[in-house]
Amino acid sequence: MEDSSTIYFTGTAGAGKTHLVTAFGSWLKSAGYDPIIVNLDPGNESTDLDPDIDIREWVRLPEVMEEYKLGPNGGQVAAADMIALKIFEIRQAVAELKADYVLVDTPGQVELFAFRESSKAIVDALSGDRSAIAFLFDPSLARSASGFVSLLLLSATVEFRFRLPMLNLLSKSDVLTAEQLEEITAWGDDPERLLDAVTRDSPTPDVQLSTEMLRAISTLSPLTTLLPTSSKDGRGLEALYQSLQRGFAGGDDLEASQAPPEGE
Ligand SMILES: Nc1nc2c(ncn2[C@@H]2O[C@H](COP(=O)(O)OP(=O)(O)O)[C@@H](O)[C@H]2O)c(=O)[nH]1
Ligand SMILES: [Mg+2]
Repeated sequence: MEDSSTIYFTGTAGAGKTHLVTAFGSWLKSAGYDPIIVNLDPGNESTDLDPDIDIREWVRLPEVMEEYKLGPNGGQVAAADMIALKIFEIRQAVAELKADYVLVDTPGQVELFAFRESSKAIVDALSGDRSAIAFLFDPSLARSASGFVSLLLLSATVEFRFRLPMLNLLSKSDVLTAEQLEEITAWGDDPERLLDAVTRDSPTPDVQLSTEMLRAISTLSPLTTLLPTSSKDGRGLEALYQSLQRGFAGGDDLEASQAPPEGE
Protein backbone atom coordinates (compact mmCIF):
# COMPACT_ATOMS: atom_id res chain seq x y z
CA MET A 1 0.00 0.00 0.00
CA GLU A 2 2.98 2.28 0.65
CA ASP A 3 3.73 2.23 -3.09
CA SER A 4 0.24 3.15 -4.22
CA SER A 5 -1.48 6.48 -4.68
CA THR A 6 -4.77 6.81 -2.82
CA ILE A 7 -7.38 9.30 -4.00
CA TYR A 8 -10.60 9.92 -2.08
CA PHE A 9 -13.46 11.32 -4.15
CA THR A 10 -15.86 13.44 -2.16
CA GLY A 11 -18.51 16.10 -2.71
CA THR A 12 -22.21 16.76 -2.21
CA ALA A 13 -24.79 14.05 -2.94
CA GLY A 14 -25.18 13.55 -6.68
CA ALA A 15 -22.01 15.51 -7.56
CA GLY A 16 -20.86 12.57 -9.69
CA LYS A 17 -18.36 10.82 -7.39
CA THR A 18 -19.34 7.26 -8.25
CA HIS A 19 -19.36 7.88 -12.00
CA LEU A 20 -16.06 9.77 -11.88
CA VAL A 21 -14.35 7.01 -9.90
CA THR A 22 -15.51 4.53 -12.53
CA ALA A 23 -14.47 6.75 -15.47
CA PHE A 24 -11.07 7.60 -13.97
CA GLY A 25 -10.47 3.92 -13.15
CA SER A 26 -11.14 3.02 -16.80
CA TRP A 27 -8.92 5.85 -18.00
CA LEU A 28 -6.04 4.67 -15.78
CA LYS A 29 -6.47 1.10 -17.06
CA SER A 30 -6.39 2.25 -20.66
CA ALA A 31 -3.19 4.19 -19.86
CA GLY A 32 -1.60 0.95 -18.64
CA TYR A 33 -2.01 1.36 -14.88
CA ASP A 34 -3.48 -1.05 -12.39
CA PRO A 35 -6.08 0.85 -10.36
CA ILE A 36 -8.58 -0.56 -7.90
CA ILE A 37 -11.86 0.93 -6.78
CA VAL A 38 -12.85 0.87 -3.13
CA ASN A 39 -16.49 1.59 -2.39
CA LEU A 40 -16.92 3.09 1.08
CA ASP A 41 -20.58 4.01 0.57
CA PRO A 42 -22.75 1.43 2.36
CA GLY A 43 -25.81 2.87 0.62
CA ASN A 44 -24.36 2.89 -2.89
CA GLU A 45 -27.08 1.84 -5.29
CA SER A 46 -25.25 2.57 -8.52
CA THR A 47 -25.46 -0.37 -10.86
CA ASP A 48 -22.56 1.06 -12.92
CA LEU A 49 -20.04 0.69 -10.11
CA ASP A 50 -18.05 -2.52 -10.02
CA PRO A 51 -15.71 -2.05 -7.05
CA ASP A 52 -12.77 -4.33 -6.32
CA ILE A 53 -13.35 -3.84 -2.61
CA ASP A 54 -16.86 -3.12 -1.41
CA ILE A 55 -17.86 -2.00 2.07
CA ARG A 56 -21.27 -3.52 1.37
CA GLU A 57 -19.69 -6.92 1.93
CA TRP A 58 -19.41 -5.94 5.57
CA VAL A 59 -21.94 -3.15 6.11
CA ARG A 60 -25.13 -2.65 4.10
CA LEU A 61 -27.32 0.38 4.68
CA PRO A 62 -30.72 -1.38 4.28
CA GLU A 63 -29.68 -4.02 6.82
CA VAL A 64 -28.42 -1.43 9.31
CA MET A 65 -31.71 0.49 8.98
CA GLU A 66 -33.73 -2.70 9.49
CA GLU A 67 -31.69 -4.05 12.40
CA TYR A 68 -31.55 -0.81 14.38
CA LYS A 69 -34.95 0.50 13.27
CA LEU A 70 -33.41 3.64 11.75
CA GLY A 71 -34.39 5.87 8.84
CA PRO A 72 -31.97 6.54 5.98
CA ASN A 73 -30.15 9.40 7.76
CA GLY A 74 -29.75 7.64 11.12
CA GLY A 75 -28.82 4.48 9.23
CA GLN A 76 -26.07 6.28 7.30
CA VAL A 77 -24.59 7.72 10.50
CA ALA A 78 -24.64 4.32 12.25
CA ALA A 79 -23.20 2.63 9.16
CA ALA A 80 -20.41 5.23 8.89
CA ASP A 81 -19.24 4.31 12.37
CA MET A 82 -19.56 0.57 11.67
CA ILE A 83 -17.30 0.96 8.65
CA ALA A 84 -14.51 2.18 10.93
CA LEU A 85 -14.75 -1.11 12.82
CA LYS A 86 -14.00 -2.97 9.57
CA ILE A 87 -11.05 -0.83 8.64
CA PHE A 88 -8.49 -3.54 9.37
CA GLU A 89 -10.21 -5.89 6.91
CA ILE A 90 -10.43 -3.15 4.26
CA ARG A 91 -6.79 -2.20 4.70
CA GLN A 92 -5.77 -5.84 4.38
CA ALA A 93 -7.84 -6.29 1.22
CA VAL A 94 -6.32 -3.14 -0.34
CA ALA A 95 -2.77 -4.24 0.54
CA GLU A 96 -3.32 -7.71 -0.98
CA LEU A 97 -4.35 -6.28 -4.35
CA LYS A 98 -1.07 -4.31 -4.68
CA ALA A 99 -2.62 -1.72 -6.98
CA ASP A 100 -0.76 1.39 -8.09
CA TYR A 101 -3.86 3.60 -7.77
CA VAL A 102 -6.52 3.18 -5.10
CA LEU A 103 -9.66 5.17 -5.98
CA VAL A 104 -11.99 5.54 -3.03
CA ASP A 105 -15.68 6.32 -3.55
CA THR A 106 -17.01 7.94 -0.37
CA PRO A 107 -20.58 8.06 1.00
CA GLY A 108 -23.17 10.00 -0.97
CA GLN A 109 -23.57 12.80 1.57
CA VAL A 110 -20.36 14.76 2.05
CA GLU A 111 -21.02 15.36 5.76
CA LEU A 112 -20.76 11.63 6.45
CA PHE A 113 -17.22 11.77 5.13
CA ALA A 114 -16.26 15.24 6.33
CA PHE A 115 -17.68 15.37 9.84
CA ARG A 116 -17.46 11.86 11.33
CA GLU A 117 -14.45 10.95 13.41
CA SER A 118 -14.72 7.46 11.93
CA SER A 119 -13.82 8.86 8.47
CA LYS A 120 -10.58 10.24 9.84
CA ALA A 121 -9.72 6.82 11.23
CA ILE A 122 -10.48 5.27 7.84
CA VAL A 123 -8.41 7.82 5.91
CA ASP A 124 -5.50 7.42 8.34
CA ALA A 125 -5.61 3.65 7.93
CA LEU A 126 -5.85 3.62 4.12
CA SER A 127 -3.52 6.48 3.18
CA GLY A 128 0.04 5.78 2.14
CA ASP A 129 2.68 8.38 1.36
CA ARG A 130 0.81 9.54 -1.72
CA SER A 131 -2.76 10.46 -0.87
CA ALA A 132 -5.08 13.21 -2.00
CA ILE A 133 -8.70 14.24 -1.90
CA ALA A 134 -10.58 15.11 -5.05
CA PHE A 135 -13.46 17.42 -4.12
CA LEU A 136 -16.21 17.62 -6.72
CA PHE A 137 -18.00 20.90 -7.44
CA ASP A 138 -21.46 20.00 -8.76
CA PRO A 139 -22.35 22.43 -11.59
CA SER A 140 -25.93 22.68 -10.33
CA LEU A 141 -24.51 24.49 -7.26
CA ALA A 142 -21.30 25.90 -8.71
CA ARG A 143 -23.03 27.81 -11.51
CA SER A 144 -24.24 30.48 -9.06
CA ALA A 145 -21.66 32.62 -7.29
CA SER A 146 -23.17 31.97 -3.84
CA GLY A 147 -23.27 28.22 -4.53
CA PHE A 148 -19.66 28.37 -5.70
CA VAL A 149 -18.57 30.12 -2.48
CA SER A 150 -20.50 27.55 -0.42
CA LEU A 151 -18.62 24.75 -2.20
CA LEU A 152 -15.31 26.52 -1.62
CA LEU A 153 -16.13 26.65 2.09
CA LEU A 154 -17.05 22.97 2.09
CA SER A 155 -13.87 22.04 0.25
CA ALA A 156 -11.82 24.12 2.69
CA THR A 157 -13.60 22.35 5.57
CA VAL A 158 -12.67 18.96 4.14
CA GLU A 159 -9.06 20.12 3.75
CA PHE A 160 -9.05 21.47 7.31
CA ARG A 161 -10.34 18.13 8.66
CA PHE A 162 -8.04 15.79 6.77
CA ARG A 163 -4.94 17.86 6.04
CA LEU A 164 -4.39 16.08 2.75
CA PRO A 165 -3.58 17.69 -0.61
CA MET A 166 -6.83 18.75 -2.28
CA LEU A 167 -7.81 18.90 -5.89
CA ASN A 168 -11.00 20.79 -6.71
CA LEU A 169 -12.82 19.39 -9.73
CA LEU A 170 -15.77 20.82 -11.62
CA SER A 171 -17.62 17.58 -12.27
CA LYS A 172 -20.24 16.95 -15.01
CA SER A 173 -18.78 19.93 -16.88
CA ASP A 174 -20.39 18.59 -20.08
CA VAL A 175 -23.71 20.06 -18.85
CA LEU A 176 -22.31 23.61 -18.90
CA THR A 177 -22.13 25.98 -21.85
CA ALA A 178 -18.70 27.30 -22.85
CA GLU A 179 -19.63 30.67 -21.29
CA GLN A 180 -20.68 29.13 -17.99
CA LEU A 181 -17.51 27.04 -17.92
CA GLU A 182 -15.37 30.09 -18.56
CA GLU A 183 -17.10 32.10 -15.83
CA ILE A 184 -16.95 29.38 -13.16
CA THR A 185 -13.29 28.56 -13.77
CA ALA A 186 -12.47 32.30 -13.72
CA TRP A 187 -14.05 32.54 -10.24
CA GLY A 188 -11.56 29.91 -9.06
CA ASP A 189 -8.63 31.92 -10.37
CA ASP A 190 -9.67 35.44 -9.55
CA PRO A 191 -11.14 36.37 -6.14
CA GLU A 192 -12.06 39.87 -7.42
CA ARG A 193 -14.24 38.45 -10.15
CA LEU A 194 -15.88 36.07 -7.68
CA LEU A 195 -16.56 38.93 -5.27
CA ASP A 196 -18.15 40.96 -8.08
CA ALA A 197 -20.39 38.03 -8.98
CA VAL A 198 -21.40 37.37 -5.36
CA THR A 199 -22.25 41.03 -4.85
CA ARG A 200 -24.18 41.20 -8.13
CA ASP A 201 -26.24 38.09 -7.38
CA SER A 202 -27.16 38.96 -3.83
CA PRO A 203 -30.54 40.68 -3.29
CA THR A 204 -29.04 42.50 -0.28
CA PRO A 205 -25.33 42.67 -1.02
CA ASP A 206 -23.13 42.65 2.04
CA VAL A 207 -19.80 43.41 0.43
CA GLN A 208 -17.93 43.40 3.70
CA LEU A 209 -19.19 39.96 4.70
CA SER A 210 -18.42 38.52 1.26
CA THR A 211 -14.97 40.11 1.21
CA GLU A 212 -14.12 38.81 4.68
CA MET A 213 -15.44 35.35 3.83
CA LEU A 214 -13.40 35.14 0.65
CA ARG A 215 -10.34 36.34 2.51
CA ALA A 216 -10.86 33.63 5.14
CA ILE A 217 -11.23 30.98 2.45
CA SER A 218 -8.10 32.05 0.65
CA THR A 219 -6.15 32.09 3.90
CA LEU A 220 -7.30 28.60 4.79
CA SER A 221 -6.91 27.21 1.32
CA PRO A 222 -5.73 29.39 -1.57
CA LEU A 223 -8.17 29.55 -4.45
CA THR A 224 -7.03 27.00 -6.96
CA THR A 225 -7.88 26.50 -10.55
CA LEU A 226 -10.89 24.25 -10.86
CA LEU A 227 -10.33 21.33 -13.17
CA PRO A 228 -13.38 20.65 -15.35
CA THR A 229 -14.07 16.92 -15.66
CA SER A 230 -16.79 14.76 -17.13
CA SER A 231 -17.35 11.07 -16.76
CA LYS A 232 -19.73 11.32 -19.71
CA ASP A 233 -17.31 12.61 -22.35
CA GLY A 234 -14.02 11.90 -20.52
CA ARG A 235 -12.74 15.46 -20.45
CA GLY A 236 -10.31 16.34 -17.69
CA LEU A 237 -9.39 12.74 -16.84
CA GLU A 238 -5.90 13.00 -18.31
CA ALA A 239 -5.43 16.41 -16.67
CA LEU A 240 -6.56 14.89 -13.36
CA TYR A 241 -3.92 12.20 -13.72
CA GLN A 242 -1.26 14.79 -14.57
CA SER A 243 -2.17 16.99 -11.61
CA LEU A 244 -1.88 14.00 -9.28
CA GLN A 245 1.44 12.94 -10.80
CA ARG A 246 2.87 16.42 -10.46
CA GLY A 247 1.62 16.80 -6.91
CA PHE A 248 2.93 13.42 -5.80
CA ALA A 249 6.26 13.81 -7.58
CA GLY A 250 6.93 17.29 -6.21
CA GLY A 251 5.28 16.79 -2.84
CA ASP A 252 3.69 20.20 -3.43
CA ASP A 253 0.07 21.09 -3.11
CA LEU A 254 -1.89 19.70 -5.97
CA GLU A 255 -2.57 22.35 -8.53
CA ALA A 256 -5.06 21.61 -11.24
CA SER A 257 -3.86 22.34 -14.70
CA GLN A 258 -6.37 24.16 -16.82
CA ALA A 259 -7.95 21.78 -19.27
CA PRO A 260 -7.91 23.08 -22.83
CA PRO A 261 -11.26 24.45 -23.99
CA GLU A 262 -13.40 22.02 -25.91
CA GLY A 263 -12.51 21.55 -29.55
CA GLU A 264 -8.84 22.46 -29.20
N1 LIG B 1 -24.02 14.83 -17.70
C1 LIG B 1 -23.34 14.16 -16.76
N2 LIG B 1 -24.01 13.49 -15.78
C2 LIG B 1 -23.30 12.84 -14.84
C3 LIG B 1 -21.87 12.83 -14.85
N3 LIG B 1 -21.44 12.12 -13.78
C4 LIG B 1 -22.55 11.69 -13.13
N4 LIG B 1 -23.67 12.12 -13.75
C5 LIG B 1 -25.07 11.88 -13.33
O1 LIG B 1 -25.27 12.49 -12.06
C6 LIG B 1 -26.04 11.65 -11.19
C7 LIG B 1 -25.27 11.39 -9.90
O2 LIG B 1 -24.06 10.71 -10.20
P1 LIG B 1 -23.28 9.83 -9.11
O3 LIG B 1 -21.99 9.42 -9.71
O4 LIG B 1 -24.17 8.72 -8.62
O5 LIG B 1 -23.08 10.90 -7.94
P2 LIG B 1 -22.59 10.69 -6.42
O6 LIG B 1 -23.81 10.72 -5.56
O7 LIG B 1 -21.70 11.86 -6.15
O8 LIG B 1 -21.86 9.39 -6.37
C8 LIG B 1 -26.33 10.38 -12.01
O9 LIG B 1 -27.64 10.52 -12.51
C9 LIG B 1 -25.32 10.40 -13.13
O10 LIG B 1 -25.83 9.81 -14.30
C10 LIG B 1 -21.19 13.54 -15.92
O11 LIG B 1 -19.96 13.61 -16.02
N5 LIG B 1 -21.98 14.19 -16.84
MG1 LIG C 1 -22.13 7.73 -5.13
